[in-house]
Amino acid sequence: LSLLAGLAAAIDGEQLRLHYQPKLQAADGRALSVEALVRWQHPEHGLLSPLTFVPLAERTALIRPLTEWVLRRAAEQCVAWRRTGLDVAVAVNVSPRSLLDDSILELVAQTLTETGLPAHALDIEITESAVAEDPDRAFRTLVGLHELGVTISIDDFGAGYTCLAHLRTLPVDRLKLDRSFVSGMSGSAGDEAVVRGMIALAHDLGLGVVAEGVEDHATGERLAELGCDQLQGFAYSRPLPPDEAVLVLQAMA
Ligand code: G
Ligand code: G
Ligand code: NA
Repeated sequence: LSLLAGLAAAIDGEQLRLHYQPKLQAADGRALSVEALVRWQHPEHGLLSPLTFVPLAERTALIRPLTEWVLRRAAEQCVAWRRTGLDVAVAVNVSPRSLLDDSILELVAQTLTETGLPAHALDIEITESAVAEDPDRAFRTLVGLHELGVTISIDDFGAGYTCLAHLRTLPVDRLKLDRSFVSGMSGSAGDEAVVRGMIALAHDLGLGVVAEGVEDHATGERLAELGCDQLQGFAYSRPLPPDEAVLVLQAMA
């Protein structure tokens, strides 16, 4: 409860931070996209992981100002980088409750207008659970986001119960393979078979594929051979504060 009380103040008082983790194109190693990941610089507890407060916010009305803050800050940062000549897009995680909120389309549209971020440079990462919770509303929202010109990724793909029937009709652009399959690949022929199958499925549906949680270069190379489009993970870069992330982006531009 006290953490929750502090979170409202943290959002207002700018104790939140965004770290950025590059996603590389498997074909040429260029980093043309980064995922924004929120942290809370807590005055007593130090830098807190989103796992400690995002689920808490998601159960209350606080998820709304949190999502607003993350979208705005990520868009502003991406615009600043683009002004220096970096051709980079930013991905933002939008939790189920925010995706299903009536005002999400207006919020995204307003963020793009007010920051000047081109819509194609914003990617929204959603989880399968948002779709499972309210398929009709999720569908309408995703159509609306697509009409704005932003791209949509399904996060943690394969970890939950993805309804493949939904996948066929949903307006999404790419799947992010869940880390659990990727980390198991090097030691397990079964995991590699699952990954290979998911890449084939995605491509057959006209979707791109991102592997998350790539922790060693051998796995990254194998994923590239299997046709995976983008790679993300500690092998290439941890999530970094903006002043360090920009150096990685410049090196991998
Ligand atoms: O950065 P880290 O690996 O600690 O993130 C842990 C989890 O928190 C991830 O599943 C990630 O999707 C989630 N997360 C990180 N930043 C945000 C955010 O800005 N909004 C939401 N809803 N979830 C986030
Ligand atoms: O669910 P989501 O993809 O948003 O999760 C992002 C989280 O995964 C972040 O907290 C980030 O720190 C973490 N992460 C990023 N790369 C790796 C990796 O290579 N290995 C592991 N174990 N975690 C990673
Ligand atoms: Na994500």
